[in-house]
Amino acid sequence: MDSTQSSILADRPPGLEWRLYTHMLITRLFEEACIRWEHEGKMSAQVFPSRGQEAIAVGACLAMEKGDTVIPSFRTRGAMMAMGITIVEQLREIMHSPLAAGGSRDAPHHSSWPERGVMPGSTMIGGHLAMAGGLALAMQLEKQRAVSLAFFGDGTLGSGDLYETMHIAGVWSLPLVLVCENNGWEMATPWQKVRKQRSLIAYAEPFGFAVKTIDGNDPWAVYDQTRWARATASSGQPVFLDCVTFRSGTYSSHFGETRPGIEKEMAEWEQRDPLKKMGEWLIVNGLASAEDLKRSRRDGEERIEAAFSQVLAETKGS
Ligand SMILES: Cc1ncc(C[n+]2csc(CCOP(=O)(O)OP(=O)(O)O)c2C)c(N)n1
Ligand SMILES: [Mg+2]
Repeated sequence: MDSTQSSILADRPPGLEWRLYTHMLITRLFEEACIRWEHEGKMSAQVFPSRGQEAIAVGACLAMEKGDTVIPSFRTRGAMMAMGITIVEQLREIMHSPLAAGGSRDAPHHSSWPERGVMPGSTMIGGHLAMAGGLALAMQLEKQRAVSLAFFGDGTLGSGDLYETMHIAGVWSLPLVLVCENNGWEMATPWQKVRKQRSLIAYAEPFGFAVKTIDGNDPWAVYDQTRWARATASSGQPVFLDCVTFRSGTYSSHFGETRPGIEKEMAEWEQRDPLKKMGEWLIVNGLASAEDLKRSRRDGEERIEAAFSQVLAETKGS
């Protein structure tokens, strides 16, 4: 462990454990509710559940600082939660409320709140990485001590935009952090059909990136390594974080399960579910009781239902 790494461990802010847990919980409950509302015909927007992967978006975004920017992927709803975008604000975009900040013009997973560091993404996977590189270049030219961070799935390894971005970011030493949600699937295609290896760090190292493989189901690891990535990138070396995880939800709310034969793999990853593990961690460390966790879930469900009613009323009234 180098000195940057040990100071990061010593610097975890008080209450971080509850913020990690709560943002993951709200993300899970919110996405479940959106799927339910869509299936009940109350909402038309497609959602891309991040079930099982919430620790990546939440852990990385809680490691950000004022002035940093984040571009979510289509599967990082938790990024918006952890960057402080409220449930009502997110629903306004999804449900086309007249009060939607961005005019509700974009796909809801690309909604942006630039003044709060959440930048617009791209429906063309990989397209947003060049934009993240551009943001990093602006930070460098303006001599800010900020970083630009972007999330993307392992399916983006097939996109030229990724390599063009890594090429220029490496050569120009841009303050860029690329966070890959390496869940081993691209829609219904397993990684073995499109790559020789599960690990992705060999793809980034030749471009001059600092690289790390992380347990993407461990929010502590994602938080700590993103703090390290932030320090490294703002000192002149871009970073690629390979977060290994598994998608335990369907590809989107419009699809059923399209990956036959994954039952065993699914059951194994359920044991490593980040929300379940973090809840157990809180209990084992005496920071919560099982009843506290149940209450958090109930409170979260109530907040989400109340937000839905509020935004529905705004939308109908327009
Ligand atoms: C350039 C481009 N090609 C194809 C698509 C259609 N598409 C959307 S998501 C996806 C696969 C995504 O896989 P991955 O990036 O691993 O994300 P995951 O679903 O695993 O989170 C594809 C092919 C697209 N949006 N953009
Ligand atoms: Mg994938």
